[in-house]
Amino acid sequence: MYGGGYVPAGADEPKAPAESPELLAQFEARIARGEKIEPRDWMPAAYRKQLIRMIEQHAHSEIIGALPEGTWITRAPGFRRKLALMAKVQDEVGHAQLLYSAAETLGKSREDMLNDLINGKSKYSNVFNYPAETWADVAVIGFLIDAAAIVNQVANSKGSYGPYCRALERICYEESFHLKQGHSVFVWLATGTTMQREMLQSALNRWWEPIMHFFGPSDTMSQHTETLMRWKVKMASNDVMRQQFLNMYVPKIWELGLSLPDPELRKDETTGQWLFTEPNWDTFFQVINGNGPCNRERLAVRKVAEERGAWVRAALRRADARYATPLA
Ligand code: FAQ
Repeated sequence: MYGGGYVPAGADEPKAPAESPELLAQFEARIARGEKIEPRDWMPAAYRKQLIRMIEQHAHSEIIGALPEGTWITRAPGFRRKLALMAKVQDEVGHAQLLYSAAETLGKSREDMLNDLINGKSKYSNVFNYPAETWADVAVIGFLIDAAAIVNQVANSKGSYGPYCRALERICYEESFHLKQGHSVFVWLATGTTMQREMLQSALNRWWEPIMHFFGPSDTMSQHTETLMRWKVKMASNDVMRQQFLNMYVPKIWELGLSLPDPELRKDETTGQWLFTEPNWDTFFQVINGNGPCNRERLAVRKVAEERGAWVRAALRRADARYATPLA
């Protein structure tokens, strides 16, 4: 039993009305008016399923995302950097807590979500399947992956599902501190010794393609964008978010005299669009389907954490206690 626990949806409640064109039309009209959908409101089964998939994957990304940077806590250069990194990694785990609670409101238990993660049934962000080889990787993750996450999450916090939007709003406040932490390390290395600059450049070269993948496959390949945008779960398409990120962050990287490993990367001033070499989508699908450099290691660490924490959950469990599905 995790957190607030979970009672199957509708355990003591009248059954929700079945799907009908009228209900669907009313639901879509609410979304069009910009209303928030709350856990006990009627929603189509496909909306519920899509939200569970997306919020669950996001939650998993936060706990797995704590691992690459977590390996640097003991090796951070100096006490201030160590303290900041520790606080940041702890925040990421807290984000997972908020997101699992938001997903639970839709009727999937936290146990089921974590089991699906460990068994490889459920995905998490591609970027966390790569190793953080040097301290410069911490700079790239903290600056650019947090920036990419903010671009995505600020947009989606204006979406339709109340609990997810409220979780995202809070997460974005914290992520903006993470961005400052990452930026500080990034600039420090970029303006440091030759060896520090080279270490940062090498990390940037390794992370660039995974960062381009982060926003998801191009719109022509994306399976879920159309439905999710119609229901205002996603507020912009993968390509639009990728463009927004390039527009905001490529100039900041170039200003520091660093390069990016894509000779085609430039802004077309007439269209305002960034041109780039299409990242290798075969690599992306390999990585998200369990065959990236660190997938097995990440899930093995998670599995050990689950096993070691089992006694705490067992100690907290009370057979006579009633728990409620969170309505956060
Ligand atoms: N990684 O049809 P689409 C963070 C999958 S949080 C893995 O375009 P959709 C914080 C997708 O699931 C990072 N899989 O999918 C932090 C689908 O597979 P499925 C996570 C990906 O949902 C920072 C298939 O490809 N953020 O970083 C990825 O419309 C630093 C087809 O794709 C979120 O989860 C990917 N990158 O759009 C922590 C935000 N992209 O499920 C520590 C919420 C796609 O059918 C340190 N999620 N796939 O088997 C979203 O905004 C969306 O789900 C997208 C994907 C944009 C990720």
